[in-house]
Amino acid sequence: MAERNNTVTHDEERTVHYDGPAGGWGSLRGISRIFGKEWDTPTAIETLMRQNKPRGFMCVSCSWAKPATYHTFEFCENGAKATLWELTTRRCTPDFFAAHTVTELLSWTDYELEQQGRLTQPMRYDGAIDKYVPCSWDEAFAAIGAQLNRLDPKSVIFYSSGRASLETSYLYALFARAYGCNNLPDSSNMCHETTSVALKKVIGAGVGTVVFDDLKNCDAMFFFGQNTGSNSPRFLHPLQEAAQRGVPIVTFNPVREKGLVAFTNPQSPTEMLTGSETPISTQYHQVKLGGDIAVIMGICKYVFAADDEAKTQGKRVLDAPFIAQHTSGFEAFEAKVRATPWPEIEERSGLSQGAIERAARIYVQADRVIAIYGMGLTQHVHGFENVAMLVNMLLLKGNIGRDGTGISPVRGHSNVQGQRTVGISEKPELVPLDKIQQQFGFDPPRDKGMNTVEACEGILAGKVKAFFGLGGNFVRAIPEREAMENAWRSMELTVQIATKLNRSHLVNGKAAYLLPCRGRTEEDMQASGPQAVTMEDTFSCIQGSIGMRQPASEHLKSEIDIVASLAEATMAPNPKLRWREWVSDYARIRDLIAETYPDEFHDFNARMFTPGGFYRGNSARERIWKTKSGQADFTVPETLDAAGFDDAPGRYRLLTMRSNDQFNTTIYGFSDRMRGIEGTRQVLLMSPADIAGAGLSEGQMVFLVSDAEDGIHREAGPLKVTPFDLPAGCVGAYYPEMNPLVPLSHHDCQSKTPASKSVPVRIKA
Ligand SMILES: Nc1nc2c(c(=O)[nH]1)N[C@H]1C(S)=C(S)[C@@H](COP(=O)(O)OP(=O)(O)OC[C@H]3O[C@@H](n4cnc5c(=O)[nH]c(N)nc54)[C@H](O)[C@@H]3O)O[C@H]1N2
Ligand SMILES: Nc1nc2c(c(=O)[nH]1)N[C@H]1C(S)=C(S)[C@@H](COP(=O)(O)OP(=O)(O)OC[C@H]3O[C@@H](n4cnc5c(=O)[nH]c(N)nc54)[C@H](O)[C@@H]3O)O[C@H]1N2
Ligand SMILES: [Mo]
Repeated sequence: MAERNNTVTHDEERTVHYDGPAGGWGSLRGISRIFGKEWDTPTAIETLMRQNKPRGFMCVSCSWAKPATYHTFEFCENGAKATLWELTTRRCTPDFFAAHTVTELLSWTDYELEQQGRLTQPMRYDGAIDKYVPCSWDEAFAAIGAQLNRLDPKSVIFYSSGRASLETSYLYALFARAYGCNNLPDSSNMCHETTSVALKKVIGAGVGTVVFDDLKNCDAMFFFGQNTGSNSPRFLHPLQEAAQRGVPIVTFNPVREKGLVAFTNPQSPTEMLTGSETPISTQYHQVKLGGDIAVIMGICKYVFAADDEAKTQGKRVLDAPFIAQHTSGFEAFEAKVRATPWPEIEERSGLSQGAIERAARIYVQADRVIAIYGMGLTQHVHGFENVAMLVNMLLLKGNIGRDGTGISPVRGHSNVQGQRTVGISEKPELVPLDKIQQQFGFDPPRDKGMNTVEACEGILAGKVKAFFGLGGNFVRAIPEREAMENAWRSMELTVQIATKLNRSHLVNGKAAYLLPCRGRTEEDMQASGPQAVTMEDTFSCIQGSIGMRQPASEHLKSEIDIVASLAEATMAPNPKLRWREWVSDYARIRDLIAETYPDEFHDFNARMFTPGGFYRGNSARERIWKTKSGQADFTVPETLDAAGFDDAPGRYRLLTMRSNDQFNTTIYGFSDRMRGIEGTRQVLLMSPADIAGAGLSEGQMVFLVSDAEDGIHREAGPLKVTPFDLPAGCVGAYYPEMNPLVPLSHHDCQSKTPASKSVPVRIKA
């Protein structure tokens, strides 16, 4: 079934090209336009002033670092949107649910659903009337606990979206394991799981090695597939500083993303008034979707050629001592690079040898290089190779484990990295299970649990009987939506812990509960007084967050309380699992975390308000390689094309994109300001040459159909054909609307991260 077209009335549909910089007045207008008067109130301003500052609250949007020395406004356009979204005065009450059947709500858009505002009371789905009805917390917990006791623990999934705090995440994982499974997939499985698997394998640490100060000390930055202007806008400040210091910034991205082209700092009165802007990227290469392995192969080829040349003068470009002392697999990698011909590199990357060599020259000349990346590398069938290739490139010149160098995946959700740190993982080998056994006196399961793709496969196969969602919008974020939604309904139980209504709450198991929680900006009062929680940012720094606002409804509970109450209602009392005591004082949960992970979290309560956070360390940064070989590993890629399918006549590579007006499945509005797309999300972006080549015309409405070779019909649309600067054969359209087109089997080979950045499609006029 095709996606329902957007029928909400919003601004006049307009798709124009935006020539201004990122930031600037546009970012302020972007906030006002969505929130109107709601944003210009003393309480909203007061809340925003506390955002990302010591003893304030940590932004609920992205995971970008919170610097020790902060600006007056340490928030960005999209951070403000995320905060205001949580602070909204709208309420989605039992009256709303009484007025609409679930079947009716299923035809609403994501935008319309979340527009109803904050959920206020626990609700139970009543299948007889197809409506959610209010229920008491006690009733919900008792019914869920009883149902869990009837099910096989291995058939229950405990999903989390990367927003929940370290304290909540730790308890949630403990609950799942005490109940009896390691089925703990999280949003990371659709996001940077490729990073966690690839970096762990090749450098022995599954997270980035860069810290904030490295940005100040590097000589060059290489950017692959990360849209800073929309997705981590506060990163534009250090980028602007680097650009102003004369640090070359080389970008590879099929789309000319505004934030990586130029930036006007909205916090600088002079820049705002004069409209002056800083160019960001010194080189911008519009690589083909999936072309990065080939690009990096080309860069490495140039490095070897430059090294050959330097040797004739008794010098080296390669860091030979580093390679000898710290790496393995160099010879095989060198042989592969030398044997790969330029024409193949050009064809696979869509870039010319000359363009790649221009970038490579900067790499050769710079002493200290940082490589930064996002979903453009991770969400591909050969995403693992993308990340491993980037590490290869850095290793050649010893660019890991020195100040001003390193690999920097820009993580998504505000605590997605931290959740993995404190035990949310389906992989038992990543969790200190012996320690947990010692601490809590139960025997945690040792078998592998299900990740996101495996959970979906289990649901399709009817093996999964119950699903818990700690935040997020799983049904909307996963691939293969149509088949998934149908299979979903045969589960016995679905439980969603959430702040706002979304589609995942409408696709229900036979029994379904909607449990509303407080948000991070809200005061969390418990028996021992007001509580704080903690988060880990993209640079592995951990900091405390205190909510101040009055909760949206008196009936809301904290996520920690909800998780603890579920555990109490499910399991027989165990003197070592003191759920109630932990809820009364979150400092006790931090003590438990410190006991399980002493190296990272010793003196947790004392250190949690360190300005800028406390660093939990990274072995690869110290050049200690916790890999199988004991060294940093060079990897020979299996293929030069990350897409994992061949081009064919009429087949396009679809990029599923985020707009500047959304946070994942939360749609704030219909302005993708920096790409000049206004008033609609139902667009198909295509190069003018491809539009002509396909015999289409601008403004024509078309559908996309899946071109995966599995015979399954998948369709999305209608979409308006819109000319856009993209490489040949590559088309773009928005996530999550396009998710019905992504086959469940289309994922990174190693980490199973869905390959949402090059999906094979055809156009149906
Ligand atoms: N405002 C806002 N902030 C967010 C989010 C949000 O939705 N809205 N989401 C959060 C989350 S969970 C995450 S994971 C991050 C996501 O942040 P990003 O990692 O920036 O992810 P995307 O927006 O999906 O964009 C990926 C970029 O990669 C480019 N790209 C696509 N394919 C390729 C390719 O094959 N090669 C190269 N070199 N580039 C490619 C795209 O053009 C795009 O610019 O942002 C987080 N922050
Ligand atoms: N095609 C395609 N698919 C993708 C992607 C892509 O680029 N392309 N990106 C993938 C990525 S990177 C990610 S991270 C996933 C995102 O997948 P998810 O993390 O599952 O989705 P979100 O949209 O972030 O979840 C939004 C919901 O979270 C709930 N929420 C918000 N705040 C809170 C809170 O404080 N507590 C609780 N309990 N709930 C809260 C609200 O109800 C809101 O509706 O999607 C993935 N799917
Ligand atoms: Mo993400």
